[in-house]
Amino acid sequence: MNRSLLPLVLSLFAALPACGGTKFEAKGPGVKAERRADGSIDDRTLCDWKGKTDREASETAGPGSLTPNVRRVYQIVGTGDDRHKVLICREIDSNLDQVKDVVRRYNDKGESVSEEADSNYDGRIDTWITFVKGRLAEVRVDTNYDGNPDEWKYYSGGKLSRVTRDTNRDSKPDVWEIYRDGKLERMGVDVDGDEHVDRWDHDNELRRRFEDAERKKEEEAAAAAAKKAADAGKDDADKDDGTDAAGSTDAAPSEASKRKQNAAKKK
Ligand SMILES: [Ca+2]
Ligand SMILES: [Ca+2]
Ligand SMILES: [Ca+2]
Repeated sequence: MNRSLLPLVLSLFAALPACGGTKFEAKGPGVKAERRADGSIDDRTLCDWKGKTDREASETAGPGSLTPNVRRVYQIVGTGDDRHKVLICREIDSNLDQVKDVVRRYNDKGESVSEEADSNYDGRIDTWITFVKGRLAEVRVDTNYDGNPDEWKYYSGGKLSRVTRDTNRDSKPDVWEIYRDGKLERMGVDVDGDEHVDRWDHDNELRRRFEDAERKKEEEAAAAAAKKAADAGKDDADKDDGTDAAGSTDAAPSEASKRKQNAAKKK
């Protein structure tokens, strides 16, 4: 059985009051748990188990709760001696308002498949997590709590690789962030709303650095060649002339010329 907890669940647990107390106290904007006609509380279960004869549910009290706030749902598989239970769903009321607000689903290998959470406890799911082969693959977040995701995070090998954001609230991404080794490498912006990047903000920076490095290499090679020529051909000439002997850097900007002189001086 997969006993690992998502960081999200951990953080939700960490947010629980330490003492528990005798009464539930709702946090956040809150939803009100409703009482059914038979007196039981409708905790808005997120697991699919009711009325299913091949599933079983168990309820336990998690840290900080005196009454059960964690439900595990098991699928009964196999027959005869093979018959056993597999955990397929686990849901928690993490803020103790008697309404379930986070659910994790598992496949029959015990791997996480998905998770959904109502992180602001308004009764509406705002975080959707997808796992592939048990590893974090995608997180969709509704950051303004209007019911629609507006931030999409994609993971590769467990590391953040790409983020897209809908910043103008038209349900379409307009910002793309590309990550390498979990670090932001470049960011693209769709300015006119056609869902295509109009501007790569860090792309120019990268290209500039690459071109600078290339130019520097050429300049150093030219300076070295010039110095060699100067050393070989002139025994008593003015040393400063060496920088002009390269000849091939006529179009280079003055900054490049300065660097070239510096490079030549260092040698
Ligand atoms: Ca809750
Ligand atoms: Ca919510
Ligand atoms: Ca939204």
